[in-house]
Amino acid sequence: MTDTLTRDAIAQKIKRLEYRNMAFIDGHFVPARSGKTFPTLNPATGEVLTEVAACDTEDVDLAVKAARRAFDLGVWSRLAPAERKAIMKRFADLIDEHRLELAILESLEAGKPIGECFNVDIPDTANTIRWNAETADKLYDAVAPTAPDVVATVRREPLGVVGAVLPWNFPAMMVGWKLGPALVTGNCVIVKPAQLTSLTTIRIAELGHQAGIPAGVLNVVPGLGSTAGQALGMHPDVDLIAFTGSTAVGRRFLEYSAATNLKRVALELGGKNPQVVMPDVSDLKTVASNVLASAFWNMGENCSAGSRLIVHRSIKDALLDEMLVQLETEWKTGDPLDPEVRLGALIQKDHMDKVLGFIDRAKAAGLTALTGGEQILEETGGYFVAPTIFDDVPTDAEIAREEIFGPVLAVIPFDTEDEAIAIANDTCYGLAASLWSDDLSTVHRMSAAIRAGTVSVNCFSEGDITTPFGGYKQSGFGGRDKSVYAHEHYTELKTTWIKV
Ligand code: TAP
Repeated sequence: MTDTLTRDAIAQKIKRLEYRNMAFIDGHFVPARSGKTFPTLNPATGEVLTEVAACDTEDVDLAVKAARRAFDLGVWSRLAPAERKAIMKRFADLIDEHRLELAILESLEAGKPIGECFNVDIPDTANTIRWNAETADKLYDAVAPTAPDVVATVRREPLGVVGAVLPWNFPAMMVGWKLGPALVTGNCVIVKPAQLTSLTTIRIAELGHQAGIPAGVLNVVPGLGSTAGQALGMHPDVDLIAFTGSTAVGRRFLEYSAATNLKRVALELGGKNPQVVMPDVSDLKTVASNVLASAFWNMGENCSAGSRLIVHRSIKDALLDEMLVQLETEWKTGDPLDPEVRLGALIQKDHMDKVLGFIDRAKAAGLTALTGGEQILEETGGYFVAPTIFDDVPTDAEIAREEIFGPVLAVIPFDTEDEAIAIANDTCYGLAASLWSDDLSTVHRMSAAIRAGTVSVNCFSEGDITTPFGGYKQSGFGGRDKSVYAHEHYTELKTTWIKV
């Protein structure tokens, strides 16, 4: 890995940057059949970066046909697992080798801080592909304990054609989370990136092809949700939709499935995640720094953002004082291409207006913003919102209930442990939670009582590729991302019953 993250290296790379902006179908870059394109913008300046192919039903159909053909020919699914592993490891290596270029694309298109893209998003994407690759020849199928005159094997077989429909907040990482398990188990994939962030995905697919993934196995159809996304969801020859996005659109994919071929649907959806701080914590500085990171990492555009701080009344003010100091001194907001920036731009104007709407309604309802509460850096033409903390938020307030997907933290005081658990669980979501306590018994009791797919104790958003990620309740179902558990929803169980 030769890239380093310096201002000079970034500037040099941007000068030579070429956008891959077409669909990638059957191993080729192709324009949309209609010839239509749509603009993709830099949310930090409002400027158009490039025009991207606007795929629709016809393009999706071509991609599905290519994927089905590749699957039926067995060019991928019937490779020896060790061969699939080698190609996927090369794919991961190429992502690493293009780390700076991919980080810049990700930062330019999504407004994300380049430091995060370079140090977290792109390495995580490569790591997910590599880790999954390594499982290819290490997982065994089973022989059932039947009668002596029978050999019954239980094997995992690939599903076939997988559609991955992705959000804009972690474009590269989400590609990795879907492609890793889908490819290693032998499936062919069509990725529909979010319309706002297609560029990294298309480039990653090109690198996959360069690594040796055969034509038709990995396809990308950029386009709108209402056209390309719906066409994929409704296609009768897609076996699984692996979706990450909003709960509302997740419901649509269930409808598409019910209306067509009953394709499987795996949903990773939204969250309104609690961070519970118990009164026994001794190190308020560490808690403050982690609470801020959980709430404001990726500008709060994070499904597992800890957007509700549920803190014991006795330590609330001291914790908030420390958080305000750290926010002031450690959270530089501005140009996402500045390696020192921690808060970049929100994804687009409409989204910024939506976030500001939540803030305005909270203020109108009489809630107090301790800091932030407004758009900033307007002169850039970009969509920046100051990190915002509302104190003493009632549990029925809109900002305590709705997923805002922006840098807005609702602080909710509590007096008893039971009350803290009740507040933490008082949501239709159940994706992630943090719990801060120095007392082991409290940790055991409360982590068991909080209904969320991941509970991070004395840390936030923990977990790596070895642990499953996904939600309880309306945060999703149908399969977890990451770890070997992710292989389950990309495979069918085949029983072969052999009478001997
Ligand atoms: P969505 O608006 O749900 O979009 C997700 C994807 O679905 C996009 O590719 C979108 O295309 C497509 N889509 C939209 N409408 C569609 C339709 N009618 N039919 C078919 N496809 C459609 O989500 P988003 O705004 O990109 O991302 C934010 C949401 O994702 C938040 O709720 C967040 O919590 C969730 N999220 C969850 C996780 C996990 S792991 N649980 C991770 C990241 C994000 P367009 O781009 O054209 O709209």
